[in-house]
Amino acid sequence: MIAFDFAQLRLIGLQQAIAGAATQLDTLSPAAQLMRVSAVHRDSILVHDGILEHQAQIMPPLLHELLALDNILTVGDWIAAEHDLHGTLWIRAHLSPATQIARRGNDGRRQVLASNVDTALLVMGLDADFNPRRLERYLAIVLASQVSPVVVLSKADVADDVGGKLTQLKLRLPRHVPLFAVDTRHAYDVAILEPWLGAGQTLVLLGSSGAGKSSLTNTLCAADQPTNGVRHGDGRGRHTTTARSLHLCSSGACIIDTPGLRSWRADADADTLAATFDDIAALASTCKFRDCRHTSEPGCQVRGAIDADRLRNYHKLLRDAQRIEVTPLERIAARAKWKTILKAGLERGKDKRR
Ligand SMILES: Nc1nc2c(ncn2[C@@H]2O[C@H](COP(=O)(O)OP(=O)(O)OP(=O)(O)O)[C@@H](O)[C@H]2O)c(=O)[nH]1
Ligand SMILES: [Mg+2]
Ligand SMILES: [Zn+2]
Repeated sequence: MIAFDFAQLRLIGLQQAIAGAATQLDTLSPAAQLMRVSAVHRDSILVHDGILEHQAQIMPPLLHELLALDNILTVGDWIAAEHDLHGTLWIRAHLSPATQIARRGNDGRRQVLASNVDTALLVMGLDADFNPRRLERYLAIVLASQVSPVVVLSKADVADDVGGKLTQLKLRLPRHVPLFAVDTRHAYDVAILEPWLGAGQTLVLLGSSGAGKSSLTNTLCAADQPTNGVRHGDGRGRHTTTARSLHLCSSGACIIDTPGLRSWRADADADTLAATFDDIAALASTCKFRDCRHTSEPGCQVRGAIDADRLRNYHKLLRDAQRIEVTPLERIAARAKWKTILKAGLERGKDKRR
């Protein structure tokens, strides 16, 4: 059995289900510790023990096991790690995540963005970044992973027609999705997010580059994530954040900041998409034809009742969902990345022993 201090790990989001699963890991030596992956870089993995972050290596058999399952370590994962005689920290076991937020790259490869997340804050600027279709795509990936979405509209202090944009989204998005307009840099504004920031909660920030994710992380967690100005003219950011990382908030929650996503598709099948667009699904059941596509069929109850752009976006996301397929070449590329991490770790270990 593995020993751990629940109160200490609670600060980095430990919840009962994972704690329970950890007590079942009985093949480990008593020296193994439960920790959480806080960052994955090109050639190293950082893990957090609730107090400090440490650099860790992954045991080759575990790496091969995870690669075979196409389930690779991601920020937010819970792991069991143990120091060897030379002081190297080895990840020996991985706990199956309760939730995983994943996307599909344009090449079709599945990429897990974060594990064991309770809430996703979808950050979108009310400036030139404002794009309801993109927001619907984000909602689709989040709802497909059983994570609760909260929409945070940033730059409320500088954008035009904030009220009009809020109304537009309220009419278009499912009613159960909370929406807030804030200046991410002010504690007074972001205090509205308090209900999602309770002890043991994990949040992930998603949104385009320059939307204000790191600014929000800094305000909520008193962190010092670098933030950067937006390119003049098109309102786009410059990809200031380059890796996902975990931050502790004083409220007892923890936040995973992420780099802006460039291009991606939802890792959602037709059924989960229907759940995201549940207003369409509800109306579709009353269309005259069971297989109605809501384009030009007579007796359609959806067309006319649903925002036309929302309906077009739904069809586009459905088409995307149908062409998701990973080629063997892409799988090889994903594995090569992990072999690099493994090799760099082994080299560092050799240097230490020399
Ligand atoms: N006026 C105003 N500026 C903001 C707000 N939120 C963010 N900014 C500014 O927008 C710029 C980009 O913010 P970041 O927090 O770096 O954006 P990001 O989403 O982390 O971007 P990437 O790391 O590139 O993905 C910075 O100059 C921030 O000061 C806001 O609510 N109001
Ligand atoms: Mg950032
Ligand atoms: Zn129809």
